[in-house]
Amino acid sequence: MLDLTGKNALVTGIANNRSIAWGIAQQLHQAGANLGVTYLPDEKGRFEKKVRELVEPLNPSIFLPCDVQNEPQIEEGFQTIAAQWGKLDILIHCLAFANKEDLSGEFSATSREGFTQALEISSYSLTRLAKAAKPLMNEGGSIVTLTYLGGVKVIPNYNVMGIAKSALEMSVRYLAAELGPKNIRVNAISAGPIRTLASSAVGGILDMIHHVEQVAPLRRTVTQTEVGNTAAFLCSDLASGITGQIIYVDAGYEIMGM
Ligand code: NAD
Ligand code: 0WE
Repeated sequence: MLDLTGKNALVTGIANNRSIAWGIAQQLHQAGANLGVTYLPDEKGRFEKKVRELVEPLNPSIFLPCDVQNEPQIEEGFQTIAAQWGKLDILIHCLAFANKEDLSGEFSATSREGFTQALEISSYSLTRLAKAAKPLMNEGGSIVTLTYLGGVKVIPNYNVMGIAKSALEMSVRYLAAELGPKNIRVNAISAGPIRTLASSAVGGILDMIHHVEQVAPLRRTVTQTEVGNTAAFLCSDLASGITGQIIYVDAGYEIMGM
């Protein structure tokens, strides 16, 4: 049975009710996990209010700001988690960012700053959060991140995010190798395209979804709940032998050659 009772789970990347992280948080909660939620703070505090109201029914026992570019904020956040929870069992990394202008046009036009920022937020942050989580995972643990096929194959306009996802996927393997002896497992879910805040800002996402509906073996796209169920599985004892893997939750699209 999928049972996460007694497990403390920190979920990053909830922006609204379409976020993949929101689908994951709901499934972890349903499996009995005790939730902590982080949000990306903005000047007006609008994100904080929105995310706070959204997650209220899941009764998170921790609710913290976490901009992964803000080093003191990460340190403070994990100090709070250490003080309030003592141990951490599950870390969900579900965030990415690239400049909008770097997600269309010529990849060779990517700026130095845009490249660095995309890889800092979308790739390095997993390693940084794993470093912070490691000393709190003394009873073992499970770290799950979200990736996309564009890190393995060329997807038009995904551009610098493809390089960031490639680095993220290799980070999963190096982290899994390092943390395995502590019984901390590290895996990624490679999700098919889903309409979210991030993906809806991308031109042509609806055409991509339509294409997947024609080609994928299941003849449809996947939902946030399906990704959430896979995340809950990976975080549970049912997946105790799985680490360093990229699990495709994409209605089978990745296997197709034509
Ligand atoms: P989303 O916009 O709901 O989530 C992206 C999150 O990243 C937001 O919550 C945002 O606040 C957060 N974020 C951005 N910059 C940050 C920073 N500096 N510090 C902390 N948080 C920051 O969109 P989503 O589609 O749910 O994306 C979640 C993850 O899923 C991403 O890693 C994305 O690459 C991945 N993914 C998405 C799809 C898709 O089609 N939507 C497919 C495969 C993988
Ligand atoms: O990983 C993603 C989304 C990543 C993303 C999206 C945005 C849009 C708004 C990162 N940063 C930003 N920055 C913004 O300003 N996906 C897998 C969804 C996605 O994004 C694409 C896709 C797909 C699918 C971009 C181009 C082509 C396909």
